[in-house]
Amino acid sequence: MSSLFSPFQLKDARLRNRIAVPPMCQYQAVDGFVTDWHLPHYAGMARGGAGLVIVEATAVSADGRISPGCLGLWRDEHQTGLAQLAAAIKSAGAVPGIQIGHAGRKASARRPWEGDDHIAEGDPSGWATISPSALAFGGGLSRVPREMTLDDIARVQGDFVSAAQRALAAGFEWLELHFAHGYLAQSFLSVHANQRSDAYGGSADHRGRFLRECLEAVRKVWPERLPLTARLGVIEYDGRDEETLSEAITLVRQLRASGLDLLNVSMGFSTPEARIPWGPALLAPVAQRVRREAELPVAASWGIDAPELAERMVAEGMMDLVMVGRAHLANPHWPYATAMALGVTDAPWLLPASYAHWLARYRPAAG
Ligand code: FNR
Ligand code: 536
Repeated sequence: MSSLFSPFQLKDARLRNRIAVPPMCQYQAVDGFVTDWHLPHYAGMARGGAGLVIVEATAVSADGRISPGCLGLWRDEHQTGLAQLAAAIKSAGAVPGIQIGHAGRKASARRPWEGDDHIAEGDPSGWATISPSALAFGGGLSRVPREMTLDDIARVQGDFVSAAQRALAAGFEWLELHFAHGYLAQSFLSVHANQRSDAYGGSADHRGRFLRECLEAVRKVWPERLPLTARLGVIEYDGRDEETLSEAITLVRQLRASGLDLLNVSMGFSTPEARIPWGPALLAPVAQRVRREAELPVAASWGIDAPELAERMVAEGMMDLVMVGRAHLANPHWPYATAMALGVTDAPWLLPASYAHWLARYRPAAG
């Protein structure tokens, strides 16, 4: 029996297996709108067999976009295209999810293949950025953000709520708040970005306030029956990892008490000085610790793309869901290929199922 191919139920969301496509920016939107790129992209990955497909980072306000090519949910009109994505993902048998977020001081950047750095100041395609403190990220992301006022904080939290309502209206059944990767929410949590002396900065408790308030506000509009999740960078690989991790676990326990249903465990990316020990399933031990100590279901990605490795992540209780990113870009049918590699042929979603059985029966003898 495969653990990876066992179903997973979270509230009313039933995933046909433990494989999820994490959010991955495509940089193909125009003014936040879905274009012709997105529908075959997401429908194809859903058809490939994943249990959950999460649509890429979608901005809660225009200035919250990472790049000019990012999706948005700051206008009601954005819902139409996203509703088509949600419907296509669902009709292909996967749970439709979406990640909403604000890029903070990393916003107003060029697409990765254009340089991944900030759009030059004065270039009309760029925009002013905001962050908890007026500190640039560094490296190519050198634009200095404006320090947010208390009004800014309330407005962005309101934008998260409005975007969540629109995501629900568009038919998404799984919501992920982007609290990771050095964007706005992660910047509140990180000492690398937050030097505030008010209620939103200083102690770990203060630095977590923006994230807690955001989750609480969204929970009020996101139905209790549907999973509300977040992606959080719980480690920075900056030499103070034990402190960061234990602070993050305390925060996750608070978020759980406020209605968080699952955490997508990731890295902070709050400083260019981070030294990440890249390797297969890099975050698996970290995810397992969060799962145990925060007593919450978790998912994680980063370097989990080999079938046996993915199977082990679930079988050994490292995580509840395995997020498989780049391998899905390379092969949208990664779950199908993985089922074949693990000898799983009885999953009803294997398409076409008869072909899977045929392959199993007529596999050429080894040697
Ligand atoms: C990403 N990643 C990412 N993460 C996120 O939280 N929101 C996003 O929109 C994106 N966008 C994005 C675009 C592209 C092109 C890549 C490759 C990655 C990170 C992604 O979800 C995942 O965590 C990483 O790709 C690591 O997983 P893999 O690829 O090792 O399975
Ligand atoms: C992974 N990425 C995450 C993104 C978009 C681009 C790439 C996101 O969360 N929207 C990444 C983040 C930071 C450093 C390297 C890779």
